[in-house]
Amino acid sequence: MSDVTRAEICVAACADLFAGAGETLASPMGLVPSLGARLARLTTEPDLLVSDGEAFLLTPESTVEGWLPYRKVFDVVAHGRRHVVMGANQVDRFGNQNISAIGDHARPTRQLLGFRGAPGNTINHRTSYWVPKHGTRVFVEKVDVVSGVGYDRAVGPFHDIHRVVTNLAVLDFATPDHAMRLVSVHPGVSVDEVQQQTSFPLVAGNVTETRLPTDEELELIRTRLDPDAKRDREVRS
Ligand code: F8G
Repeated sequence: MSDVTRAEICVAACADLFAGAGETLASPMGLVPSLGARLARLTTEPDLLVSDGEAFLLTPESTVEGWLPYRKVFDVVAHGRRHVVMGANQVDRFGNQNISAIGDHARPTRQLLGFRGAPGNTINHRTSYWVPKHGTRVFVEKVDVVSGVGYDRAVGPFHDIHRVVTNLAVLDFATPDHAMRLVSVHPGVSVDEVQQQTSFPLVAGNVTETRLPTDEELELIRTRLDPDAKRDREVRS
């Protein structure tokens, strides 16, 4: 198939977050991560359980297949068989994430969502981040408030910040000191462009190009998962 969009590349990159997950609870926040989790379930990860973020488990076609209210989500968080893909108003080079407030904590200029599940998620199980607009406002030298805990803080054995997927690139923390590394740039994006949109130096040794979705994946995205192309509203470039 031709004319693959940036949003479709991001959906496939989000599906790849769940590679090898098996019977794990996927908690994707945002449309593109949600499409990615459902795509993974339909292709490589048939045992993936996909949460709606509220009280249900859903099939890829959004039919309810299980009941999972918050109190039960906390059981799974503590157990660890969960991979959450959260958003981030700010994220720094060691994967600290902020969804709480902007500015000085005593007098913030913006009150955001609060800490929500971020601290508990990041110390208990695998966590990834989705950033639909990669820019220096989000990728900061130091987050104003730590909601999700990064690699440079005291963390236990279950801390696992896996990847960051953005509208420009895929990044991870697979470096000796867990500083953020550029894994791949999406087709049409340069390494320089990603660096310019990031406030701290990225480790960028062996950067590849993010893969295109397969024909089967494109068919699934376009006809079964998101026939109204709502994904294009979340990712413009
Ligand atoms: C900024 C910046 C910035 C924003 N710098 N300014 C300004 C400067 C912006 C606007 C204003 C607002 C397990 C679990 C849970 C649960 C379970 C337990 C979780 C029970 C569920 C419930 C719970 C957490 C899940 C997410 C968040 C997903 C997003 C955001 C967003 C947009 C990032 C996309 N850097 N940034 N401003 N939640 N959502 O100019 O100014 O601030 O800006 O896991 O909860 O409790 O626990 O953010 O901000 O993952 O990521 O939606 O908040 O909408 O509107 O852009 O315009 O008003 O002047 P936003 P935005 P102004 S897990």
